[in-house]
This record gives sequence, C-alpha cells and structure tokens, in this order.
Amino acid sequence: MNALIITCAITGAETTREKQPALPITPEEQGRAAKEAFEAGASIIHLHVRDDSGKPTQDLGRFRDSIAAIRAAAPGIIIQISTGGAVGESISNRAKPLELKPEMASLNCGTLNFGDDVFLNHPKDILSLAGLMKKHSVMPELEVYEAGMVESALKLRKDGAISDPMHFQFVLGVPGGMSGDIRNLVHLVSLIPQDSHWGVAGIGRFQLPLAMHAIPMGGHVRVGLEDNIYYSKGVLAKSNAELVARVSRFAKEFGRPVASCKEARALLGLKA
Ligand code: KMH
Ligand code: ZN
Repeated sequence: MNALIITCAITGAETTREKQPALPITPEEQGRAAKEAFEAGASIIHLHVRDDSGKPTQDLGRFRDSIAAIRAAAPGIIIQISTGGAVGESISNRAKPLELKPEMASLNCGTLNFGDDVFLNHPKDILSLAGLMKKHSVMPELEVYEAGMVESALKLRKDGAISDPMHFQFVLGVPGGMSGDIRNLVHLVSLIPQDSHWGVAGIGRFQLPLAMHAIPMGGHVRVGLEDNIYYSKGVLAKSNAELVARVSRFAKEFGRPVASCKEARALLGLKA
C-alpha cells in the first residue's frame, strides 16, 4: 500500500489557548510544534497564523516569520498555507500568503454554514484563488465539507482552473457540513477521479475514527489542534505531536508505512 501522508493542522483559526493550553501561536511555538509533529510522522504542516494577541490573521509578515521558524525547526517539511483563514476574512487577505509561493495551499470548494457562522466561498473567489495558485505554482489541497463540493472541484478541473492530480481533503464533522459518519467518507471517496489523492480531517470526536478508517482505505490523514483539542473523551491532547504519533502507531499496526517528506512530495508530484 502507498505510504501514509500525515498532515498536522497545528494552530487553525478557531481553537483558543483558553480551551487548549498547548496551542502553538507564535512563530517560535509553531516551529517547535512542527518539529515535534515531524518527529512523530507528519510530512505536511497546514498553517494558519495568529497575531500577538492570539487572533487569527492573514498578515504576510507573520506568515513569513512562521514559515521561516518552521523551516528552521523542521527542515524539509511541506508547508501548506491556509487560504481559508478565519470566517469573515476578506478574500484579498486570504490570498495574501500565496505571494510567498508555498508548496501547497488550501482551496475551499464551496460555502457552508460553519457552526453559528457562514464560511463564504463565492465561485468567483474560488476561481481567483485557484488562478493565483496556478500563477505561483502552488498545489491546491481541495477542502471539501460536503458532497456538492466534489462536483464544484470537478468543474474547476474541467474548466482548467486546477490541474491533475487533484488532492482532496475531506473535512468532516463541521456543524453545517457532512458529519464524520464513515459512510460519508466512503461516499465522498467514490465520487473522485481514480488518480486523485485524498485525505480526511475529522473534526472533534470524529478525528480518530475517520483517521482509523482512512489508513486501510489507502487515503491520507490530517490531525492536529485546529480540528480537535482532545486526545480522548474529556482529556486534552498534550500536543499536536501526540495526535500525530497515535496515527503513526496505528499505521504501523496496519502495516502501512508513514511517508517521509521526500516520499510525500513524490506521491503528490511536488518538486523537491
Ligand atoms: N477556519 C475555517 C473557517 C482552510 O484552512 O482552508 C477555514 C479553514 C479552512 O480552516
Ligand atoms: Zn485550516
């Protein structure tokens, strides 16, 4: 079986220090978290940044500092910047970190209710973000929260806005999107082209069961404090790395190798 790519979503835009004291916020903390996640088996860091007060920001300088800190602490790790940002962020700000030409970036494939908010992704904005990714040779990770978004992603491909191989991330369990029911994952996988890559990011209590199913299904896995703050019911995770390490251990039990950064690049067709 292909090697398992583990992505660690170390910070996100919604998790707070009050709820999860181990959340990395400063560039230095993010560098440390990336190093520990790398040592535990992660080959991709999904990156949001925060300002000094801990609020989510799309500030270019902050992305630059965090990327530098992560590169210094975990050389070779793939950095995937978020163009999702926080709910309510303008598209021009969400697009900003693409100027840094990261290897990968998230591309959200549609609008959905997001808890008590609306995560707005207008078709014209999705197209403009995809265009910038193409211009800067950034590989999009297609964030899919419900089945209609697969159709939207396929239309982007048909219209030439994105190229093969497509790389999907099924983000399941957001209140307002598809739940983390395993049948939803199986259905979504059945909709995508055979030659595409996919991973699953389970939100909250869905993180572990979805990861455990993706391993034998041949998909990839995202874990981290952006998506889930707990290790088990009522027990906070000690770190991002603790969540990554558990997935690595299970992969070993299933006989599936965990991808190194080099192997992850080769699998996804990223240039070194
Ligand atoms: N913070 C969410 C509203 C992404 O990174 O592209 C969007 C999000 C997706 O986290
Ligand atoms: Zn994100």
